[in-house]
Amino acid sequence: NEKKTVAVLYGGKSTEYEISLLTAFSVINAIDLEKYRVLPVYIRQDGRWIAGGEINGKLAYKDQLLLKEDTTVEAAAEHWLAPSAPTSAGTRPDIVFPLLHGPNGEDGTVQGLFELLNIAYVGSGVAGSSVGMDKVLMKDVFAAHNIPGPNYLSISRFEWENDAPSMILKVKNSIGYPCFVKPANGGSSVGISKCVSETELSSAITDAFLYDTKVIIEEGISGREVEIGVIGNHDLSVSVPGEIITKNAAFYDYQSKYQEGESTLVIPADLSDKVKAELEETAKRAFTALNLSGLARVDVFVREKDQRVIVNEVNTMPGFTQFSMFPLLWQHTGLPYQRLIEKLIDLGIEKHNEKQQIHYRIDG
Ligand code: G1L
Repeated sequence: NEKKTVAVLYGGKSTEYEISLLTAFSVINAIDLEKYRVLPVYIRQDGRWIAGGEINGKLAYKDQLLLKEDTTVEAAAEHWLAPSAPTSAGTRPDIVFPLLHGPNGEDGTVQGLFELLNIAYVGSGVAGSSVGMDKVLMKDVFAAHNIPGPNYLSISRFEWENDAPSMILKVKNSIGYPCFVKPANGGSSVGISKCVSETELSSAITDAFLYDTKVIIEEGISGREVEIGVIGNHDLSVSVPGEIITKNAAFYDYQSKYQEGESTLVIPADLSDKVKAELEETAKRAFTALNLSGLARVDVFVREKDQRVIVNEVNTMPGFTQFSMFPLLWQHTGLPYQRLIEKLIDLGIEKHNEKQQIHYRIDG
């Protein structure tokens, strides 16, 4: 029984670089080295790829992942492009674990690279990763599938610069207050604000345009914030639900949502059987509608007024350290971190094998 080779890809140019490193550290130290050969592949902040040799024991600290050119061999992206060539680390991996966020990893571009190379990878494909990254495209897909979401509106920078007053009017007429303003690209948590008035709206939109050329404005839903994990390719499994309880509920923003001590997780969330059933069903439908594979974290509101499940967003690359919501949800479902990682590797390989059966030519 040959060991499978798993390349863990991390770093990158995005603002989530530190989180990527921390996540790679967590994943690499959890993988069973008796069962897998693990190769680290570090993308430096300047965009350069450096492949390290096989990991042969637990890493003591995460800076060991900051590979140096003098101790490792360079593995530029183009080095992977000859499908028959081994990587500079000496092997073509059986699968890549892309722990990258933001415009150079979560938007389908890295997935596209591995498609061209015909190398298996963990997680969703090009379209799913790309649509999952764009809140407007994502919500358009949900709308087409009758998956309930908050009312929303998209504004381009062009529209905003040319006619801000009519955009403000549109928000007033179709969304109302309170509303949330977010840059459309889901990669970052910056540039998000809650608005209760036109004045606030105006500056929130201007601020969000610092981070993207497209901005989404969503109806504020009052209700509980619940998240659920989905894994699988065709036959989907759901985790127990978790609830995020924000201490300062009136002002949920980057600070209160992500900084320590400001919000607490309750796993499993205390939901009625009826709400739970609706949540599980809706989460699977959202996953399928977006054409995802492998994993996703589905974030919803349980709307206060009618207890309906409203999908807020789906994250194809959720926080993934041992202590992040997604792994914790699976831990409570009976799938501990190490087995979750192995399951995702199996799902990636399974999907890859299915693709090999596609005929690309009529006589092929
Ligand atoms: F490969 C998976 F499983 F699809 C995957 C990839 C990336 C799971 C989770 C993540 N998450 C991240 O990369 C991050 C949220 C830690 C950003 Cl760096």
